[in-house]
Amino acid sequence: GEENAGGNSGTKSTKSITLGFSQVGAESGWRSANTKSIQDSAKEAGYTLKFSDAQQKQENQIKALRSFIQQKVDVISFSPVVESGWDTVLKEAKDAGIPVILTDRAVDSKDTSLYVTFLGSDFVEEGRKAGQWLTEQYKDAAEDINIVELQGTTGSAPANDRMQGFKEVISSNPNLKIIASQTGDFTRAKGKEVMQAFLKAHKDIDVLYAHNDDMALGAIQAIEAAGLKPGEDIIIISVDAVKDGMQAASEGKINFIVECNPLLGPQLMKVVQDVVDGKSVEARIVTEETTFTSEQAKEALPNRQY
Ligand code: GYE
Repeated sequence: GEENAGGNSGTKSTKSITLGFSQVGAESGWRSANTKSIQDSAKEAGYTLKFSDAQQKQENQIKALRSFIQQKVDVISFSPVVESGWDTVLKEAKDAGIPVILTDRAVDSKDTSLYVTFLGSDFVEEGRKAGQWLTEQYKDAAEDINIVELQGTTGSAPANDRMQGFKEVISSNPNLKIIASQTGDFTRAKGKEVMQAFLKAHKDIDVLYAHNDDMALGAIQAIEAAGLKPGEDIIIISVDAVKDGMQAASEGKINFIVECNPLLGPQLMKVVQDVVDGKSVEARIVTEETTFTSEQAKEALPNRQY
Protein backbone atom coordinates (compact mmCIF):
# COMPACT_ATOMS: atom_id res chain seq x y z
CA GLY A 1 0.00 0.00 0.00
CA GLU A 2 0.91 3.65 -0.39
CA GLU A 3 0.99 6.40 2.16
CA ASN A 4 -1.83 8.86 1.74
CA ALA A 5 -0.38 12.29 1.28
CA GLY A 6 -1.89 15.35 2.86
CA GLY A 7 -3.17 13.94 6.13
CA ASN A 8 -3.75 16.66 8.74
CA SER A 9 -1.09 16.64 11.37
CA GLY A 10 -2.46 15.49 14.65
CA THR A 11 -4.67 12.84 13.04
CA LYS A 12 -3.45 9.32 12.52
CA SER A 13 -1.93 8.94 9.05
CA THR A 14 -4.21 6.63 7.07
CA LYS A 15 -2.67 4.14 4.70
CA SER A 16 -4.44 3.22 1.51
CA ILE A 17 -5.09 -0.50 1.58
CA THR A 18 -4.39 -2.73 -1.39
CA LEU A 19 -6.59 -5.82 -1.51
CA GLY A 20 -5.95 -8.72 -3.89
CA PHE A 21 -9.14 -10.63 -4.61
CA SER A 22 -9.29 -13.86 -6.61
CA GLN A 23 -12.82 -14.65 -7.76
CA VAL A 24 -14.11 -18.09 -8.83
CA GLY A 25 -15.42 -16.96 -12.22
CA ALA A 26 -18.64 -15.63 -13.74
CA GLU A 27 -20.60 -18.88 -13.74
CA SER A 28 -23.91 -17.71 -12.26
CA GLY A 29 -26.19 -14.83 -11.33
CA TRP A 30 -25.03 -15.30 -7.75
CA ARG A 31 -21.43 -14.81 -8.81
CA SER A 32 -22.18 -11.63 -10.79
CA ALA A 33 -23.93 -10.14 -7.77
CA ASN A 34 -21.04 -11.18 -5.52
CA THR A 35 -18.44 -9.62 -7.82
CA LYS A 36 -20.38 -6.36 -8.04
CA SER A 37 -20.76 -6.25 -4.27
CA ILE A 38 -17.02 -6.71 -3.75
CA GLN A 39 -16.02 -4.16 -6.39
CA ASP A 40 -18.52 -1.54 -5.21
CA SER A 41 -17.67 -1.86 -1.55
CA ALA A 42 -13.90 -1.81 -2.14
CA LYS A 43 -14.39 1.44 -4.01
CA GLU A 44 -16.60 2.80 -1.26
CA ALA A 45 -13.97 1.90 1.34
CA GLY A 46 -11.29 3.63 -0.73
CA TYR A 47 -9.19 0.49 -1.19
CA THR A 48 -7.12 -0.33 -4.23
CA LEU A 49 -8.64 -3.58 -5.49
CA LYS A 50 -6.67 -6.01 -7.62
CA PHE A 51 -9.38 -8.28 -8.97
CA SER A 52 -8.72 -11.50 -10.82
CA ASP A 53 -11.24 -13.93 -12.41
CA ALA A 54 -10.15 -17.60 -12.30
CA GLN A 55 -12.74 -18.91 -14.78
CA GLN A 56 -13.58 -21.80 -12.45
CA LYS A 57 -10.00 -23.15 -12.54
CA GLN A 58 -7.93 -23.71 -9.42
CA GLU A 59 -4.63 -23.34 -11.30
CA ASN A 60 -5.65 -19.81 -12.33
CA GLN A 61 -6.47 -18.97 -8.73
CA ILE A 62 -3.11 -20.24 -7.48
CA LYS A 63 -1.39 -18.10 -10.12
CA ALA A 64 -3.40 -15.05 -9.04
CA LEU A 65 -2.54 -15.60 -5.37
CA ARG A 66 1.16 -15.90 -6.20
CA SER A 67 1.00 -12.71 -8.21
CA PHE A 68 -0.66 -10.92 -5.26
CA ILE A 69 2.14 -12.15 -3.00
CA GLN A 70 4.73 -10.90 -5.45
CA GLN A 71 3.02 -7.50 -5.63
CA LYS A 72 3.04 -7.37 -1.83
CA VAL A 73 -0.63 -6.50 -1.46
CA ASP A 74 -1.74 -5.73 2.10
CA VAL A 75 -4.43 -8.39 2.28
CA ILE A 76 -5.43 -11.31 0.05
CA SER A 77 -8.99 -12.55 -0.14
CA PHE A 78 -10.40 -15.28 -2.34
CA SER A 79 -13.32 -17.58 -2.91
CA PRO A 80 -11.68 -20.98 -3.44
CA VAL A 81 -13.18 -22.78 -6.43
CA VAL A 82 -12.61 -26.20 -4.80
CA GLU A 83 -11.93 -27.15 -1.17
CA SER A 84 -8.65 -29.09 -1.48
CA GLY A 85 -5.11 -28.30 -2.51
CA TRP A 86 -4.44 -24.89 -1.01
CA ASP A 87 -1.84 -25.55 1.70
CA THR A 88 1.27 -24.75 -0.36
CA VAL A 89 0.16 -21.38 -1.69
CA LEU A 90 -1.43 -20.39 1.62
CA LYS A 91 1.88 -21.16 3.32
CA GLU A 92 3.62 -18.89 0.81
CA ALA A 93 1.28 -16.03 1.73
CA LYS A 94 1.82 -16.68 5.42
CA ASP A 95 5.60 -16.69 5.00
CA ALA A 96 5.32 -13.38 3.14
CA GLY A 97 3.35 -11.98 6.08
CA ILE A 98 0.21 -11.35 4.02
CA PRO A 99 -3.05 -12.16 5.81
CA VAL A 100 -5.62 -14.20 3.85
CA ILE A 101 -9.40 -13.93 4.25
CA LEU A 102 -11.60 -16.65 2.76
CA THR A 103 -14.97 -15.51 1.44
CA ASP A 104 -17.94 -17.50 0.20
CA ARG A 105 -16.25 -20.93 -0.08
CA ALA A 106 -14.11 -22.80 2.44
CA VAL A 107 -10.86 -24.76 2.14
CA ASP A 108 -10.22 -28.11 3.83
CA SER A 109 -6.72 -27.22 5.09
CA LYS A 110 -6.03 -28.76 8.51
CA ASP A 111 -3.84 -25.83 9.48
CA THR A 112 -6.34 -23.05 10.18
CA SER A 113 -3.53 -20.59 10.92
CA LEU A 114 -3.13 -20.33 7.12
CA TYR A 115 -6.07 -17.90 6.97
CA VAL A 116 -7.53 -15.29 9.29
CA THR A 117 -11.23 -16.02 8.90
CA PHE A 118 -13.87 -17.49 6.65
CA LEU A 119 -16.79 -15.22 5.79
CA GLY A 120 -19.74 -16.89 4.07
CA SER A 121 -22.84 -19.04 4.20
CA ASP A 122 -23.42 -22.30 5.99
CA PHE A 123 -23.93 -24.54 2.95
CA VAL A 124 -24.72 -27.66 4.99
CA GLU A 125 -27.58 -25.74 6.59
CA GLU A 126 -28.79 -24.67 3.15
CA GLY A 127 -28.92 -28.31 2.07
CA ARG A 128 -30.82 -29.17 5.24
CA LYS A 129 -33.41 -26.45 4.59
CA ALA A 130 -33.97 -27.87 1.09
CA GLY A 131 -34.33 -31.36 2.56
CA GLN A 132 -36.67 -30.23 5.32
CA TRP A 133 -39.11 -28.63 2.89
CA LEU A 134 -39.13 -31.74 0.71
CA THR A 135 -39.52 -34.11 3.64
CA GLU A 136 -42.51 -32.07 4.82
CA GLN A 137 -44.10 -32.10 1.34
CA TYR A 138 -43.90 -35.87 1.14
CA LYS A 139 -44.48 -36.83 4.75
CA ASP A 140 -47.55 -38.90 3.82
CA ALA A 141 -46.15 -40.43 0.64
CA ALA A 142 -46.74 -44.17 0.47
CA GLU A 143 -44.58 -44.85 -2.57
CA ASP A 144 -41.10 -43.95 -3.78
CA ILE A 145 -40.36 -40.34 -4.70
CA ASN A 146 -37.64 -40.20 -7.32
CA ILE A 147 -35.23 -37.31 -6.94
CA VAL A 148 -32.56 -36.19 -9.39
CA GLU A 149 -29.78 -33.90 -8.22
CA LEU A 150 -27.89 -31.27 -10.20
CA GLN A 151 -24.72 -30.77 -8.24
CA GLY A 152 -22.49 -27.70 -8.20
CA THR A 153 -18.86 -27.70 -9.27
CA THR A 154 -17.23 -30.99 -8.29
CA GLY A 155 -15.10 -30.64 -5.19
CA SER A 156 -16.45 -27.19 -4.30
CA ALA A 157 -17.62 -26.49 -0.77
CA PRO A 158 -21.19 -25.58 -1.79
CA ALA A 159 -21.57 -28.78 -3.85
CA ASN A 160 -20.17 -30.99 -1.10
CA ASP A 161 -22.14 -29.35 1.69
CA ARG A 162 -25.48 -28.85 -0.07
CA MET A 163 -25.45 -32.53 -0.94
CA GLN A 164 -24.50 -33.54 2.59
CA GLY A 165 -27.13 -31.44 4.38
CA PHE A 166 -29.89 -32.52 1.99
CA LYS A 167 -29.06 -36.22 2.26
CA GLU A 168 -28.81 -36.03 6.02
CA VAL A 169 -32.38 -34.73 6.30
CA ILE A 170 -34.16 -36.79 3.61
CA SER A 171 -32.66 -40.03 4.95
CA SER A 172 -35.36 -39.87 7.66
CA ASN A 173 -37.88 -40.93 4.98
CA PRO A 174 -36.85 -44.06 3.04
CA ASN A 175 -39.37 -43.21 0.29
CA LEU A 176 -37.27 -40.24 -0.74
CA LYS A 177 -34.75 -41.69 -3.19
CA ILE A 178 -31.99 -39.89 -5.08
CA ILE A 179 -31.94 -41.85 -8.35
CA ALA A 180 -29.33 -39.76 -10.19
CA SER A 181 -26.73 -37.10 -9.30
CA GLN A 182 -24.45 -35.27 -11.66
CA THR A 183 -22.56 -32.01 -11.78
CA GLY A 184 -23.91 -29.09 -13.79
CA ASP A 185 -20.96 -26.90 -12.77
CA PHE A 186 -23.32 -24.19 -11.43
CA THR A 187 -24.13 -23.03 -15.00
CA ARG A 188 -27.38 -22.81 -16.96
CA ALA A 189 -25.96 -24.49 -20.05
CA LYS A 190 -24.73 -27.51 -18.10
CA GLY A 191 -27.90 -27.66 -16.03
CA LYS A 192 -29.94 -27.92 -19.21
CA GLU A 193 -27.65 -30.51 -20.77
CA VAL A 194 -27.58 -32.77 -17.71
CA MET A 195 -31.34 -32.47 -17.17
CA GLN A 196 -31.88 -33.55 -20.78
CA ALA A 197 -29.81 -36.67 -20.09
CA PHE A 198 -31.71 -37.31 -16.83
CA LEU A 199 -35.05 -37.09 -18.67
CA LYS A 200 -33.85 -39.53 -21.30
CA ALA A 201 -32.58 -42.04 -18.79
CA HIS A 202 -35.47 -41.83 -16.28
CA LYS A 203 -39.16 -41.70 -17.16
CA ASP A 204 -40.32 -41.25 -13.60
CA ILE A 205 -38.61 -38.18 -12.13
CA ASP A 206 -40.69 -36.57 -9.36
CA VAL A 207 -38.28 -34.00 -7.95
CA LEU A 208 -35.26 -31.98 -9.06
CA TYR A 209 -32.86 -30.67 -6.43
CA ALA A 210 -30.50 -28.15 -8.07
CA HIS A 211 -27.57 -26.74 -6.09
CA ASN A 212 -28.20 -23.29 -7.61
CA ASP A 213 -30.84 -21.29 -9.48
CA ASP A 214 -28.93 -21.12 -12.74
CA MET A 215 -28.81 -24.91 -13.11
CA ALA A 216 -32.51 -25.08 -12.20
CA LEU A 217 -33.26 -22.46 -14.87
CA GLY A 218 -31.35 -24.47 -17.47
CA ALA A 219 -33.17 -27.63 -16.34
CA ILE A 220 -36.54 -25.86 -16.68
CA GLN A 221 -35.79 -25.32 -20.37
CA ALA A 222 -35.06 -29.03 -20.78
CA ILE A 223 -38.22 -30.00 -18.89
CA GLU A 224 -40.40 -27.71 -20.99
CA ALA A 225 -38.77 -28.95 -24.19
CA ALA A 226 -39.71 -32.48 -23.11
CA GLY A 227 -43.35 -31.40 -22.88
CA LEU A 228 -43.50 -31.43 -19.09
CA LYS A 229 -44.54 -28.70 -16.65
CA PRO A 230 -41.78 -27.53 -14.29
CA GLY A 231 -43.11 -27.10 -10.77
CA GLU A 232 -46.01 -29.49 -11.41
CA ASP A 233 -44.87 -32.61 -13.26
CA ILE A 234 -41.49 -32.21 -11.64
CA ILE A 235 -41.16 -30.42 -8.29
CA ILE A 236 -38.09 -28.15 -8.27
CA ILE A 237 -35.96 -26.99 -5.36
CA SER A 238 -32.92 -24.74 -5.78
CA VAL A 239 -30.50 -22.57 -3.86
CA ASP A 240 -29.45 -18.86 -4.18
CA ALA A 241 -32.64 -16.80 -4.71
CA VAL A 242 -31.21 -14.54 -7.42
CA LYS A 243 -33.74 -12.48 -9.38
CA ASP A 244 -34.20 -14.91 -12.28
CA GLY A 245 -34.68 -17.77 -9.84
CA MET A 246 -37.20 -15.75 -7.82
CA GLN A 247 -39.01 -14.86 -11.06
CA ALA A 248 -39.32 -18.56 -11.97
CA ALA A 249 -40.48 -19.31 -8.42
CA SER A 250 -43.13 -16.57 -8.58
CA GLU A 251 -44.41 -18.24 -11.78
CA GLY A 252 -44.60 -21.56 -9.95
CA LYS A 253 -41.81 -23.16 -11.98
CA ILE A 254 -39.54 -23.44 -8.96
CA ASN A 255 -41.36 -24.63 -5.84
CA PHE A 256 -38.83 -23.77 -3.16
CA ILE A 257 -35.65 -21.69 -3.03
CA VAL A 258 -33.12 -21.61 -0.22
CA GLU A 259 -31.49 -18.19 -0.07
CA CYS A 260 -27.72 -17.77 -0.28
CA ASN A 261 -26.59 -14.18 0.13
CA PRO A 262 -23.94 -12.96 -2.36
CA LEU A 263 -23.66 -9.43 -0.96
CA LEU A 264 -20.52 -10.12 1.04
CA GLY A 265 -18.62 -6.97 0.02
CA PRO A 266 -19.41 -4.62 2.91
CA GLN A 267 -18.65 -7.26 5.54
CA LEU A 268 -15.45 -8.24 3.76
CA MET A 269 -14.16 -4.66 3.63
CA LYS A 270 -14.80 -4.28 7.33
CA VAL A 271 -12.85 -7.45 8.10
CA VAL A 272 -10.00 -6.25 5.84
CA GLN A 273 -9.83 -2.99 7.80
CA ASP A 274 -9.84 -4.83 11.13
CA VAL A 275 -7.06 -7.14 9.99
CA VAL A 276 -4.94 -4.21 8.80
CA ASP A 277 -5.59 -2.43 12.11
CA GLY A 278 -4.40 -5.50 13.97
CA LYS A 279 -7.78 -6.09 15.59
CA SER A 280 -8.82 -9.64 16.32
CA VAL A 281 -11.59 -11.03 14.09
CA GLU A 282 -13.93 -13.99 14.50
CA ALA A 283 -12.57 -17.19 12.96
CA ARG A 284 -15.91 -17.83 11.25
CA ILE A 285 -18.45 -15.24 10.11
CA VAL A 286 -21.75 -16.74 8.92
CA THR A 287 -24.18 -14.79 6.74
CA GLU A 288 -27.89 -14.82 7.55
CA GLU A 289 -30.35 -16.31 5.10
CA THR A 290 -33.95 -17.31 4.61
CA THR A 291 -36.09 -19.49 2.28
CA PHE A 292 -38.90 -18.79 -0.23
CA THR A 293 -41.90 -20.76 -1.40
CA SER A 294 -43.50 -19.69 -4.72
CA GLU A 295 -45.94 -17.45 -2.83
CA GLN A 296 -43.19 -15.83 -0.80
CA ALA A 297 -41.07 -15.35 -3.93
CA LYS A 298 -43.94 -13.45 -5.56
CA GLU A 299 -44.07 -11.09 -2.60
CA ALA A 300 -40.32 -10.58 -2.30
CA LEU A 301 -39.53 -10.19 -6.01
CA PRO A 302 -40.22 -6.44 -6.41
CA ASN A 303 -37.69 -5.59 -3.70
CA ARG A 304 -34.99 -8.05 -4.69
CA GLN A 305 -31.61 -6.33 -5.07
CA TYR A 306 -29.92 -9.00 -7.18
O1 GYE B 1 -24.56 -20.83 -4.92
C1 GYE B 1 -23.58 -20.59 -7.07
C2 GYE B 1 -22.26 -20.07 -7.45
O2 GYE B 1 -20.24 -20.43 -3.90
C3 GYE B 1 -22.29 -19.88 -2.88
O3 GYE B 1 -21.41 -20.51 -6.40
C4 GYE B 1 -21.50 -19.91 -4.13
C5 GYE B 1 -22.16 -20.67 -5.25
C6 GYE B 1 -23.56 -20.22 -5.63
O4 GYE B 1 -21.87 -20.39 -8.69
O5 GYE B 1 -24.61 -20.02 -7.82
